[in-house]
Formats: sequence, C-alpha cells, structure tokens
Amino acid sequence: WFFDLQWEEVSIMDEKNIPIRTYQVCNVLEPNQNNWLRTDWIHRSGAQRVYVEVKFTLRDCNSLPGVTGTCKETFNLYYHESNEDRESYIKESSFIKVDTVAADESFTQVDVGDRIMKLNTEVRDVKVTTRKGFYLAFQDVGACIALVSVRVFYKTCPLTIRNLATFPDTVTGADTSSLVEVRGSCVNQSEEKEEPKMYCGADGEWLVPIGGCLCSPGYEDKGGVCKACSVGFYKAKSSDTGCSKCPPHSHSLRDGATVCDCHSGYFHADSDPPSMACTQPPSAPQQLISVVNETSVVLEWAPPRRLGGRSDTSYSLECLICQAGSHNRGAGKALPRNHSTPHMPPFQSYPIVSQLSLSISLSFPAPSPVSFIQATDVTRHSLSLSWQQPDRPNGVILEYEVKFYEKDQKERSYRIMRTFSRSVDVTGLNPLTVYVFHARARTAAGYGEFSGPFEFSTNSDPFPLIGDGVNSAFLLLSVSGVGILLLISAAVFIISRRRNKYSKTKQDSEEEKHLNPGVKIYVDPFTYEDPDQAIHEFAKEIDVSSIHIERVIGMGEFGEVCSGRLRVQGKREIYVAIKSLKAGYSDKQRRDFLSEASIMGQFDHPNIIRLEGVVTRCKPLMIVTEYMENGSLDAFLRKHDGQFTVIQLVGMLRGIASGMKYLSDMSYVHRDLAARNILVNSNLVCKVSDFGLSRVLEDDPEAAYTTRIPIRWTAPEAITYRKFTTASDVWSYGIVMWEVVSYGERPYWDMNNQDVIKAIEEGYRLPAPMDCPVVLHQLMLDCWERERAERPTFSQILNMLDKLIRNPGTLSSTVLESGVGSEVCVSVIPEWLQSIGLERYRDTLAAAGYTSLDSLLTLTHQEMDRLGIITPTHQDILIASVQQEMLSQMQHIQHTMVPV
Ligand code: ACK
Repeated sequence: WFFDLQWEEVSIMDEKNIPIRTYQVCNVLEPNQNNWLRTDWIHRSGAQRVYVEVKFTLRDCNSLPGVTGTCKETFNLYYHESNEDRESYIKESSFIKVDTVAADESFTQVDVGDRIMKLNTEVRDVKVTTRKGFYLAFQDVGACIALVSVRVFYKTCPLTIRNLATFPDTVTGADTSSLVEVRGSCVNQSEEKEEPKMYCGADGEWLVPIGGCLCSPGYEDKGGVCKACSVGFYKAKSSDTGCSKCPPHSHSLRDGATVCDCHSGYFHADSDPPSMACTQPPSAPQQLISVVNETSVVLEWAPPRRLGGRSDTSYSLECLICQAGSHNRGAGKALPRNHSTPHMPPFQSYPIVSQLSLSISLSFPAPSPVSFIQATDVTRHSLSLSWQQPDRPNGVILEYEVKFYEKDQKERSYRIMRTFSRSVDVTGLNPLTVYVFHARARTAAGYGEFSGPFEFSTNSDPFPLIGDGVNSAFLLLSVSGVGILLLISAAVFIISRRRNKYSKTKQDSEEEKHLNPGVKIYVDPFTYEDPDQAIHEFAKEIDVSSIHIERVIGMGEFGEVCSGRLRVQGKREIYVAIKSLKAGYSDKQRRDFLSEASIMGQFDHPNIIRLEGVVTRCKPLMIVTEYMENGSLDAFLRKHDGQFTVIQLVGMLRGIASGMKYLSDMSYVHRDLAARNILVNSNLVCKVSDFGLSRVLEDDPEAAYTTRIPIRWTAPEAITYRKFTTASDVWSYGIVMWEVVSYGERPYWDMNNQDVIKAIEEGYRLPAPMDCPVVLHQLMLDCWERERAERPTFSQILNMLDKLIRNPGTLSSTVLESGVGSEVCVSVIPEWLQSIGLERYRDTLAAAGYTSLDSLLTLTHQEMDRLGIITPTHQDILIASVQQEMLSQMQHIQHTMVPV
C-alpha cells in the first residue's frame, strides 16, 4: 500500500474485539481534499474481470459537529493496468476511475470507542485485460473514512462433468454479458457422441450444455463415470444404456465384456445381434418328399423337429447326382411345404441359403422291396397277381417289374412283365404247375430289390375257383371238403334256427328294402350311361380357385392325396382333403375315380366321410372331402398303442357301426371295410371312407374274378362265391373290431392269405386281443359266424355297443381275468350272465349248483325247462354263449388259433 500523508494506518478493534488494521482519513474541516491511497501491484492471473470488495466505515457529516460544506460522504475507486510490479510513481492521470463509492444504506453498526460506526461493504468490478496486472487506488475528497478491508477476486466456472465430458475450471469472460465457450473432454472409457460444449457465464455458472459422450462398449454410466460391466453382463455398443445380462445360453467371465460367449454346444450366427440367445443347429428336415419327372425334381419337406431356438431356418440344397458325371447345383427347385406344387414352373432356380450349414443331400434311394404278392384269380393257364406298394417307395413309383419262372426250372429260364399298376394278369401258363414270382418297383432312382419268392399254382380245373395264392393242394382239399360241408351246413342250418341270439333280421333283404317306402336307397353310379350325369347329380362342382392346396398327405389309388383349404362363397373356410387323378388317365380310370364321389355324395351321416365336391371342369380332376386330422385308423392306433380307455375304443367302434348301419339302411355294401379305410378326426370321431372298391367287385357272375379281395377282412362267402352283402360287411366289421382292440395289429399276423382262408374254412377264428373285454370278443365271434344269417345286423351291433357304453362295468371283465376251464370262480357267473343280458337267472342257476361256466356246459333244454328258464331264445342264448365263452377262453390261453 502506498498512501500520502493524509491517510494513516490505524489499529482498531473489530466487532469481535479483535484488533484490525485500517487506513483512515478524516480531513472534513478543510476544503479541496485530494488524498490517495494505492494498493501494491496485483497480478491478474488470467482474469479478465476482477471484483473489488471494499469494507469501510464512513462518518455521517451530520454527526460531525462544526463541519460545513467541506464534509463529503463518498470516495472514488481507481485502477491502473500495468505489466510492472514495481512502479514507484504513477501519475494521477494514469488511473482510470471505476466508480464513486458512497456508504450503503444497509450497514453494520460498529461501536468503536464512544463512536457509532457503520461498516459498509461495496463491490465493484473492473475489466482488466490489457496488462499482466493492475493497481487499485482510493481517492478521498474530504470524507471521514476508515478502510477496513479490500478483497480483490475474479470468478471461475468450477471444474465439472456434464454428459460424461469434463469441463475444466474456467475463468469467466471480460464482460458481464460475455459467455466463454468451453469444449469438454470425454471421461475415461467413453467416446464422443457429439462435440461436448458448455458456456461459462460471467457469474461463474455453467450454461447451455451441448453434445456429450457415451460410455464405450463394455462400460456403463455410473454417475458420470464409465464403469466396466460386471461378470455375466455385457454392453456391445457405446450407448447411453446400461450393461445387459448375457442372453440365454451365454456367459461373460470377465469385467467389461462387449459380447457374451456361447455356452458349449450353442452358437451365434454372424448376423445375430449380441442380445440374441445362443442357439443350436436345427435337426434335419423331416418327411422329405421328392416328386421326380423327366426334367425336374420337386422337393418338399416338413420343418425340422428341433429348430434349435431359431426362427430363421433356411435350407441348403445339395444336388449330388443330377446328370451322370456332373454336379449341377441349383438346377432343382425347392419349395416350402405350403406351396401348391402343381402350379410351379419347372426349372426355376430358387436361391437357397444357409447360414447354419443345414443341408439336405439329394441322393435318391431306390424303393424298398415289395413285401408280398397275392394271387386272386387262378385258372389253368393264368394267374392274376396283385401287391402293395413298397413300404418305402422313396419317390414316385414309375413301374413294377414281375419276374416269374416254373418252380422246377428254378431261375434257369424266367419271364419278366412290366406294369404301371400294382397288379398284373400272367397268362400263357401251364396247368397245375407251381410258379415262383418276384416283384420289384422302379422310381427315378432306379429299381429296388426284388421281393422274396411267392409261389402259386395254376389250376387243374377248367372252372375258375376263387383263392388268394391258393395252391393246388388246397384247391383239391376244398373241393373234396364241399361234400362234407354241404352235409354239415344242412345240420348247422337246423341248429342255427335255434342258436342265433340276434333277432332274425335278414342280411340279404335288399329287395325288401327297395320296396320299403321312405327309405333312401343308394343308386349305383354305374347304372348311369353317362358317368358325368351321375357325378353332377350327386356331387357339387367346385371352382378350382376356391381350393388352396397345402401339402401332400399320401398316395391314393389314382394319384396324390393332399390337404388344403376350401373357401366357398358365403361359407367359412374349411380344411379339406383333395384326391386328384394323375395325368394320362384312361376313360375307365376317370369313371372309376369319379364313381367314388358319386357314391360318397349320396351319403349324409356323421360317421361317413363327407364329400365337399368335385373338380371336373379342369385338370387335374379332384375329389374334395372333409379333412380328417388323424388320418387312417390303423396307423393312428399303431401310433397310440395302449393309450386309450376301453370306453374310448368302444366309442370309436360305435361310430363305425353307426356309419355302417346308415350304409346298410341305404342298401350300400362297402366290401372293403377295414381300419385303413376308416378316417379319424381331431375329436376321435371315426368315419367310414374309401368307396372305391365296389365297382371292381361288382356282383356280375359273368365278370372275371377280381384280383383285389382284401382276404383277411372278407367273409368266406364273399371270397368263395362273391356274395357281398351287408352280412359280409358285418364280418369285416368284426375284423375292424379286432384291429381296434389290438391297436392296429395285422389280422392273422404274418400268416399268408392261403393259410388264412384255410383256417377260417376249418372253423378257426382270431383270439381275443390282449385286455379285450369278453363281451367285445364275443361280438367279434358273432360277426364271424360262418352262416351269414347268424351274424348280427349293424343295428344290433350298435344297440349292443350302446348298452356297453351305458354299463361300462360289463367291459371290465377281460378274457384273462375271467379264468379258464373248470376252475372258474363263482363270482364270474353273475357278471357273465349280465354280459349276455340274462342276469335274471343268476340266483336260479346258483341255487341249482351251476357255479362255473364249466358246469353250465351240461345244461340241456329239459333241464332249463325244469329250472324255469322257459323262453326258447334265452335257452338258446345260454347254450350258445357258454360254448363261445369257453372256446374264447381256451383260445386266449393257448394264444393261438383254436377251432370254434
Ligand atoms: O393314413 P393316412 O394319413 O390317411 O394316409 C392316407 C392317405 O391320405 C392316402 O389315402 C389320407 N387321407 C385320405 N383321405 C383323407 C381325409 N379326408 N382326411 C385326411 N387324410 C386323408 C389317408
């Protein structure tokens, strides 16, 4: 401090009684005062505007006695900028005035001795930009002042972090309105999103933050600091989000992970976002179907069973053998399954991509061997053979080849026949000669293996006899048996009048029904001269555009069977099955194909497959029926072996019986009733289908013998003299019952057809399947009565099944449980009586000592008369049922075929 002689340095006590130094001047009595007090040089330290806070006391002129005019109550503040810190003399004129400072209104009273002093605080700011530092000066012009303190300072905006950018301690600008633009720098482990900027205001406040930074991958913002993601978490991008938990099937083992590693066995595709779960490769596509013609191959498949957690499955197709010797990639076409194949142009190349190395190799295996051949039409010089399609055709079968030779000749000389169908007439054979036949199928992949040998003998008889692979020995046996049979049947006829426990509804009463007014009768479409007339009478023509084919579900006799959707205007869209007639058909094939629709179209019953309509006006011809989700009954049962309750099985049988009753009421004879021709929908409703065989098996005695009798399902009279009636359908129904209860077992297992015919002829019948309720097996045996008039009608079968369903207790006794032979429990008798509807005689029989089935075998009519069982039908039922029961139990125990 430099001061002239007027200012003096004085010690006084502050308000806390601490001594302080002050500069004072008080020349109030003399005029024209000009007294200076100057500070030392002050370094401005980069400041551009400095603040000067002055604390002082100033005497009120009125409080000074005797002062007039000369007394002042202000002083002046000056400054002088200078680079020099030791200027000894500075001219008055070099100082620039900052302000005239007056005492403030608000002051603190300070009691200094006996004087009341008021401490004022005044702040002024000065722009100091031109030199390194400055001096301040106070000019007194005649006041009474004491300068208590002078504080000089400048303002900064303090170091701060905003939007993950650090802004340094910043000195404010030179002017009160100036803003200092400051660029921030990104904090550690962060990256600039947009240049971070802020403005430092004159008051030392940060203003208008712009831009900022984002934590780098692997780091997240924790209160303005980027912290590494912890174990099990990751962050893939610089973003303002936090770390995320590793997606399923992945992990991170270290802090700061930018991606998670897949668990072993799991993978990420390159294009997968890091947030996606690790996935597994899909399993192979399923149910590959190939349709090959000369110039193209159409492949269809169902998606893999296991997609590995992905939804972007793509398929890669590798063509291993396209043309001999060359690999030709992409010249095939691959369609997803829901394409309708017939409308696709051939040889269009589809991009086939794979990110997952999922591939299908298109090598074409040859068809599996034909599993069996049957001969159905035997004469002296010819044999009609037929066979089933191989189990695994592995493509479309283009042709069958039949090789045959005389058994004696071995394979030294053989003949080959080729056919497009699954049957062939072999002519020009020698009479009474055993021939050996092998068949094989050909697809685009070539020939499959030949079947094993099947031997059939030609006839010695000039008149044809029906048989299935019937050999000469058997034919001779049959002929010699006829005489005996005639005798037996005469006897059986007399007995059967008494034995038939079903009411005497005739099976062959079609003629009667024709005369019965009010009963709708089925019309054979083959009675129409013009087959198209029949089809349009019984079937609705569907516009092909309303059919949307979705996938192939099987091969029918005339071509593919597809599933799809049908939308008829004004009606709800429904799922349908579509049978089509493959191209290149003959007139006869067209007629046969459409005849099924003409027949089906006449029926309307919940257990008969419903015809939706036909497409005949454009090709391919189609028959559209309701869709049955569970497909055919035999395959369905095999798939669900043992999974249904007896009541559910009986429910299925009831449905079939109900459909068959309807057909028989309409005088329609099905002729091919078998579990494979029953379709099952999603509600387990069974419906009779396949009305295709009736034509082939027409009742024309002059017609050539058919080649296609389903021997195992057909009644003996239908096999031997083609007597197809509702009663022969009942026989087949009994076989269907057996198929159902045995969950799709093949009737007569692997016995060959000749043996089946022989066994049935000799009185053998299929035993009860495992866990089969006694009553059901009894019903089967009734359906297999040799005499067709003895078989129950469908109406009776239906009643019986309804009764069983109403009284499920009657189904609880299975053949095994009910015991065998003479040691049958007493308690079984009442139950058994109930199952045959004669429980009313329980006590009578028990009282007379009939406590086992064995003992009931001795019952005679006279004995029953004596016991009061007088109704003839009841007597008949008792005698017949005891015999049947005993036999079926023996059959079951031996688990083999036993004579009835
Ligand atoms: O046993 P599936 O699945 O049931 O295989 C055969 C195949 O077509 C050849 O006949 C199935 N099929 C036939 N008609 C229908 C239909 N209306 N609904 C569902 N599948 C059907 C049959």
